[in-house]
Amino acid sequence: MNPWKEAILETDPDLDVEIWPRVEKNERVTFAVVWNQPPNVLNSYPNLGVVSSLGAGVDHLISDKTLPEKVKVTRVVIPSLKEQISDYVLNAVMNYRFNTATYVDQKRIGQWNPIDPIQKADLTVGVMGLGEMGQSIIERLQLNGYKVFGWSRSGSQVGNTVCYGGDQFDDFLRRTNILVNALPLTSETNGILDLEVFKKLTSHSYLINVGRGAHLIEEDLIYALDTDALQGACLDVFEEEPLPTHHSFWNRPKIMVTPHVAAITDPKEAAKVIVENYKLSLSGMSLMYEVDRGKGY
Ligand code: NDP
Ligand code: OXD
Repeated sequence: MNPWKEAILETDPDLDVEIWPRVEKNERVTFAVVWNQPPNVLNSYPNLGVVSSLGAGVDHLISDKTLPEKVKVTRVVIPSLKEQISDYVLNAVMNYRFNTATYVDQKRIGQWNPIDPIQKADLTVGVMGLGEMGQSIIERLQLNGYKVFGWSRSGSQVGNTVCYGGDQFDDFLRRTNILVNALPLTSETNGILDLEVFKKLTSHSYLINVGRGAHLIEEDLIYALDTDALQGACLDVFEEEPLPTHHSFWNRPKIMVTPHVAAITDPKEAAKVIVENYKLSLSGMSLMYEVDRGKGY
């Protein structure tokens, strides 16, 4: 059985679950669960009231111009997503500090060439986006003794962390060595990671992108690396996924590539949120993790 169907039925065996495209009667569908759906699918269910993303990101739904306006959008936020993404970022920070990628290359050619690690005290990590993921990343880094700042549209506080608001972006960047992007992709954040941003970072500058590929202007990253405006990057998300085989990122030693695995949704854990939202939608109550379609996140 499809793992999602299995997880949903395990949570509530009385539900009627069908897997697209084998849907018997379109008019019976009131709730859908999707990831990277093709256009012109969600508009074929006249009674669709709610569509849930399978993950935390909803850009695939917000950008679907064929999704009827009346349909509410929700997403899945579960502890394991936050746990994974914060572990991923901590690991990326440590790999950078301890030159892991260089030693992997050196081992291949049997070379013993120690490089001084970057001291923790010499680093400040700046996290863009202080939502469910960003907050978790900040907490994990702080627990491990890193100095961290945050930035978001509202600048809302995360514990005792110094957080900057939308119009204080430059101040935030100027205090940051390692820039972590955990923003949602919206019309405002598309292309936000550009050369101007990289140039404002302070020494030992490094980029970790776990948001979306379209946040990054790819040619600006290459230029920044070639001109030492940035020392390296760890990228989990890409404009085109899978990253095409001919893409220049593959051959760049300063770029670490992972195949969109920073946080993978566990169907069993996610099913609890999905089923709960389905039941809330039946009773007309407020939904969990409902997205503001106007804001795009
Ligand atoms: P949330 O909706 O909880 O938080 C979004 C944050 O971004 C908020 O702090 C918000 O600010 C801020 N923000 C939005 N627009 C802007 C803007 N224009 N300028 C500054 N700040 C802005 O999202 P999550 O934390 O749950 O998820 C963030 C993203 O992480 C997802 O959309 C997805 O793309 C990515 N992700 C990637 C995964 C992976 O495996 N690589 C896994 C999970 C998520 P404010 O608080 O002021 O509203
Ligand atoms: C998500 C993701 O948004 O995996 O959950 O990218």
